[in-house]
Amino acid sequence: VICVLAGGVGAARMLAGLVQVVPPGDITVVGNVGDDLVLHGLHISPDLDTVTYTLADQVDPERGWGLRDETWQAMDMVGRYGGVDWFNLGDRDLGTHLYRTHRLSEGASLSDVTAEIATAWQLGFRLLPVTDDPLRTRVTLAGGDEVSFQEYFVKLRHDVAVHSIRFVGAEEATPAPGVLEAILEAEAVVVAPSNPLVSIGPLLAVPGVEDAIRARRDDVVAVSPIVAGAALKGPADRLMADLGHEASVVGVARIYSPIAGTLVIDDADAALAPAVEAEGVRAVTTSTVMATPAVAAALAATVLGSVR
Ligand code: FO1
Repeated sequence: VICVLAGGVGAARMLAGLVQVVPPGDITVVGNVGDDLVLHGLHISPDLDTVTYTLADQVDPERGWGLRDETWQAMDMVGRYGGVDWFNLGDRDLGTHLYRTHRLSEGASLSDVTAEIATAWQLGFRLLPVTDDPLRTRVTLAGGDEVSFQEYFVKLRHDVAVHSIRFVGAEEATPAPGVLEAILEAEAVVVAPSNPLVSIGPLLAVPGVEDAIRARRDDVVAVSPIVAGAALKGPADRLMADLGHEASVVGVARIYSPIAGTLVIDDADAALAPAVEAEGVRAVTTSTVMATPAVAAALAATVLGSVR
């Protein structure tokens, strides 16, 4: 089994490559729930849904999140009443949140509902939330205000300086069923090209998870989400800089050194391979910009080849 630690868009793109080189039944994805929110009374799990919709080939290709061929009638109505309309929920996407919220209200766990949704889309691999307990990323802005992750990411368009982040509920959280086993029993553990701080960070914050990954360090390979000093999507570079890290593959290597024996970096950063290795992390250089599914498949093959 290959265990993949996943955030949102970048992770989903790599997974779309991985399922081309490994039978989906041999993959377990441990997904981030720190971006989750309750809005309009609905429980929304953006990273789990992005993985699900992408691997179901239903994701909107331009946005990278939400469903293709979407309509926005419900949100138009909410907007008409002056309701919360900065977080865009399409009419089809709302069906997912209606179902998830209903099942949770019946006492189902997030793991149960995530498995039901994955089965409905015939994903073929296991998608596990890192925890079934409440875990929410909150961002303290340079000005001192603390906001929810989605207020930072969407409402403020992550275009603000950040002072600090915290994962509320992490200390009390326990790994969801199967998470630790997946990490400890996997042939290889892959840290997807997600934001190290706010997508992978919440996973490591759940007690027991980081220790399990550290125990597998020699079989853990991370893919850098930073290419030539910039994030391909989202605020990873700025967040790393704001929080005192070098926004480069060397900065990523420093963050991941305790948990990953290998870091896959893009050809554009080949010259930094020695600096990565100076951090005690083996550097593997390849094309990591997944412009096409073929590149994603090649990246996945290289990632697996670097630990098998
Ligand atoms: N991202 C945006 O930039 N704007 C949105 O309005 C938005 C809505 C949204 C709705 C459902 C969903 O699953 C994801 C959504 N996202 C939106 C993306 C989301 O904020 C990010 O994908 C993750 O939280 C960060 O990886």
